[in-house]
Amino acid sequence: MKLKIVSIIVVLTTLLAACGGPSTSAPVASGLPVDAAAIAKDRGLTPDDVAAALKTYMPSGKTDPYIMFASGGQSGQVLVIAMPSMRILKVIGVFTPEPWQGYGFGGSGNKVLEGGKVNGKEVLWGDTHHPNLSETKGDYDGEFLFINDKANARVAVIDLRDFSTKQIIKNPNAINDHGGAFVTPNTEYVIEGPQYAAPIGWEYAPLDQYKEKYRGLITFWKFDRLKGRIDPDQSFQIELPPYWQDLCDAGKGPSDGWFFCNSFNTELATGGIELGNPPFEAGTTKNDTDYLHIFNWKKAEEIFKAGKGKKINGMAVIDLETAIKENILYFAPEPKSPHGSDVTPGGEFIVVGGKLDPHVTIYSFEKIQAAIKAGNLNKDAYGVPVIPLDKVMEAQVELGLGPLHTVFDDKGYAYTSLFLDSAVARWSLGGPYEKKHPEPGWKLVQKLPVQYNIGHITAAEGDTASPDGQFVVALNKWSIDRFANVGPLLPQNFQLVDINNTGDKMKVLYDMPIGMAEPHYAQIIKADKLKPFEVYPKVGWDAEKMAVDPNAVTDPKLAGVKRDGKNVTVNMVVVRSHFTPERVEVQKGDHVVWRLTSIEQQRDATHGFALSGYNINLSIEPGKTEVIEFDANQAGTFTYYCTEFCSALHLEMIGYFLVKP
Ligand code: CUK
Ligand code: CUA
Repeated sequence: MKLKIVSIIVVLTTLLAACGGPSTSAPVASGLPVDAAAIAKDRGLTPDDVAAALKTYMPSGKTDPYIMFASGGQSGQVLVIAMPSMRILKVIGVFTPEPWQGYGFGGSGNKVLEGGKVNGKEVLWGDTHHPNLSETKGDYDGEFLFINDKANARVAVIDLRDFSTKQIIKNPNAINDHGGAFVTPNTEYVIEGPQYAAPIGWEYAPLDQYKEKYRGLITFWKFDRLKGRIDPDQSFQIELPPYWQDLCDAGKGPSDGWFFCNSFNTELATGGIELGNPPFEAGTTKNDTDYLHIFNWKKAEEIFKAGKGKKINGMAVIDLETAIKENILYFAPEPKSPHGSDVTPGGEFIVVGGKLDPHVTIYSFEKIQAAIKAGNLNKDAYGVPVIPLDKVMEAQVELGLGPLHTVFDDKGYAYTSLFLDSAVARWSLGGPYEKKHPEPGWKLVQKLPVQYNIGHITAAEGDTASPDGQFVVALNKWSIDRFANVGPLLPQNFQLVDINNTGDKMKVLYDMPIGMAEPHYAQIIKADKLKPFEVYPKVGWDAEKMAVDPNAVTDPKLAGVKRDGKNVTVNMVVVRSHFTPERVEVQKGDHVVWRLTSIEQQRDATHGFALSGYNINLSIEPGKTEVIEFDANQAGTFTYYCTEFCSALHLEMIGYFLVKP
């Protein structure tokens, strides 16, 4: 052991010399290895620990090569994490108001959150599952991020120029979702797959009419890249049998134009344990197989554009009968209690995990096409053609207990999360991937224990046509004994795994507690693909519209309070370390429009704006304009002040808001 530590220290010394550090004869270098050895010994670090530390430590001022966008789970937010140092850079407010960004406390974020109303009612949280980056030709392009809210069937659009949420859209016909927000290879569509069946539009129907009235419903949201918005008028839905469609992935390369979702509950179980029925967990797992859903979305788009969708609640819906008649939808059996549907980087195969099957099943897109062409297919209870499994299966690989999700690297390996085994399985892909690695064909290579109960797994650039390798991250549901006890609600555990070595050499490098919710999925992009603003490009920038606000006042001399009857307009200029004006006086009952513009152009010179008593709180980054609008219905003496410590005289950056009775 001691020998190994010494050899790592030799490596460290060599590294230092190679990095242009002090030469070995310098006093610092000759002292440093001894110190490092002493530190390692003192802290009880093994050589593996030291190696892991060397691989993840990021010196101050250096930035990481990868950025991970992780779902914020029930927090309704998105976490931005630098990798491999696993430092949180930002929490983006999405479905939930976020005070630091002033998101949802009077400013433009309120307009975004309003888009997420359900039947006119504000829902100010979300259960976020799958963040997906926008793609161009099957590669992340670093422009946009999409994420779904499982609890309320909503999808959000985040603009990566300023890392803020621009749109939340409510699905008018579904009340929950799951298989979203997955994109097609050129982000033509953001797909929101369903989960628990309900009548379309979620109106009441008794459960004994489940078979007739309940339905699945997949949504193809058209994304307008120029506007940076989903366009509901160009979007459509496809009616599905009331199986519980689950995870989805878009085809690419040869399978571009197609889309694949796993499902469960083809048993049509409706629960009712209290009535003596089998509980859902038994009822939905009776069958040995469920159905992989195979969609021809390009064909569906044609049918929608030909006007063959029926408008339901303002949304075009292609009914099941039309979907079958127009050859849009096919099924293939998938064993057993499937979860996850992941397309290989080249688009040749679809990998499906079975929660209660030790195998992953690999489907060949070529074989699917051949079987469709050959025709003569049996139908399911709803008339959907079913392709027999033996006609489309390329391989099955036995990995262990509870295979869920699969991601890929650049060396022809796949990585599958094994929930019940608490392990990451590395396995080799066959077919065209065989020449990339030394293993013959479809074969389990290594199982790496993780702590504990891994759900999703994510890989660097892992959902693209050209994954990077380097790292995967295990998104573990339980952390049990990994961290100090913080009470009965424990953090989740993201474990960074080094996959840089071929063969059986995967290693856990780092444990990152996530103490705010249960993230499901995450995507990892090369940091240099992101090109965010340093400051807003022009003073007076409206971050919601991503354009200059024509009414923004940028000259302090023109700032002030204007009155027109009961309407008061406040034009405020914000710069270190004062607001202009510093006194705003109105009458009780006045309607106030308050426009604040930061004329700062210095990076990081952010101001905040808190108006006590009125629940108003903004973040005003350099160049940004925010507009708040409210009725001054509370008389009294209020203060507004800057909430960001922006300068030595930050505490003096205040003003009085007087509301005369
Ligand atoms: S699901 Cu959570 S572990 Cu929503 Cu993608 Cu599989
Ligand atoms: Cu501006 Cu503190």
